[in-house]
Amino acid sequence: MNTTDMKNLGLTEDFVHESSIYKDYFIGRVSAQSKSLYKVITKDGEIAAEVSGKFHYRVKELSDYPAVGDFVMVDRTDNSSGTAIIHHILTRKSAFARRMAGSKEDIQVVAANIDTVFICMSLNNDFNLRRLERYLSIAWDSGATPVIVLTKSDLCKEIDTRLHEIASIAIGVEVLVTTSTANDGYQSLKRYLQHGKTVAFIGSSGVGKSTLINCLIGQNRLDTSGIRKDDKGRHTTTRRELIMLPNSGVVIDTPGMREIGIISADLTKSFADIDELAKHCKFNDCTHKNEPSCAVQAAIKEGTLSVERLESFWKLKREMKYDGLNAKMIEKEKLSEMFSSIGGMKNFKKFVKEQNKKKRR
Ligand SMILES: Nc1nc2c(ncn2[C@@H]2O[C@H](COP(=O)(O)OP(=O)(O)O)[C@@H](O)[C@H]2O)c(=O)[nH]1
Ligand SMILES: [Mg+2]
Ligand SMILES: [Zn+2]
Repeated sequence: MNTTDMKNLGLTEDFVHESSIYKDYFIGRVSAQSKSLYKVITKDGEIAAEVSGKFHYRVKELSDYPAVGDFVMVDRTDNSSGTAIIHHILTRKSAFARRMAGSKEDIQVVAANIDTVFICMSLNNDFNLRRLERYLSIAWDSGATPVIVLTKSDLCKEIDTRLHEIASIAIGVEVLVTTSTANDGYQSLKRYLQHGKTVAFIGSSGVGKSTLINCLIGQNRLDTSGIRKDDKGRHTTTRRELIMLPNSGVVIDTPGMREIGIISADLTKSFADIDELAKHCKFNDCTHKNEPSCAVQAAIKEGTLSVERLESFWKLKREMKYDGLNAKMIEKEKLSEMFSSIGGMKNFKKFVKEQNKKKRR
């Protein structure tokens, strides 16, 4: 049996060190998930695994469950005597999460331990600076380092203009221009594919992520539909979402990455310019709306900061306001906001009475 290059799989000294407290178990990395069934790559290959009963019992939130990219402690390294049991997750160094549909509270991790996240945006229809700001805010918050990948350069005649626009919002972030129409169109990404490093891709549907990944991993792996060509019905096996490239690290491509939204965002990095300006505002808690001696408003007047960018900053801040709160607290927060708009709690009682009177009429 071939042994896995665990270092190339992303195993670092930190993980090894942490794993030493679980003496009876082995390290593996989650490569796929489908409901409660996992695939885990161990030193001896890829195996099927499930979490232990104790693990289920300990779990407080959905995000406590293993996700693709997690390093986990399993009880075996091959399946010769059955499905492996996952006992622990090692501390994540980065994570991308999404909110489950129809839920405010349930946050699911969709990919973990990513070093570089490629934010993909096409240079034609999809190009949108505000969307880019969103993705950058999410990416910085995840713990991974963002790299902007502009796709479909063959369909854009104003690449320099676009790059100029991006330069004003993508502070300290590398920007790569790519196309699938040239042989070396993705060459610039290759240097991020390094031994032991993990990369992943986010961006709207249709921008060319699958095309790009296929090109990087050198095969048409991604566009396989759920139906088998030999007419034997649907695949029952889970699709591998973590691919190790020989000597070039790991590519993670999970469907969940397409649905990540703002759960939390690091605006100090994605809006480092505003953050820096704010230090010079008169008030520490300046909202940059109509306070006196506001350095942010001054920058707008001077033309060094765009109104659209400040509005984008506010918008993301508003969205984040409810984050980290559970549904109950959100309701409370909304209520107190309502109170203040009608003049506090006292008025609220009056307000309710009047509403009831109206109803009775
Ligand atoms: N002109 C052009 N089309 C591209 C390029 N990259 C991808 N496409 C096309 O864009 C469409 C969407 O690509 P896909 O990789 O499925 O996007 P995804 O949804 O982000 O995975 C496909 O028809 C691709 O052939 C490119 O660099 N130039
Ligand atoms: Mg795709
Ligand atoms: Zn200000």
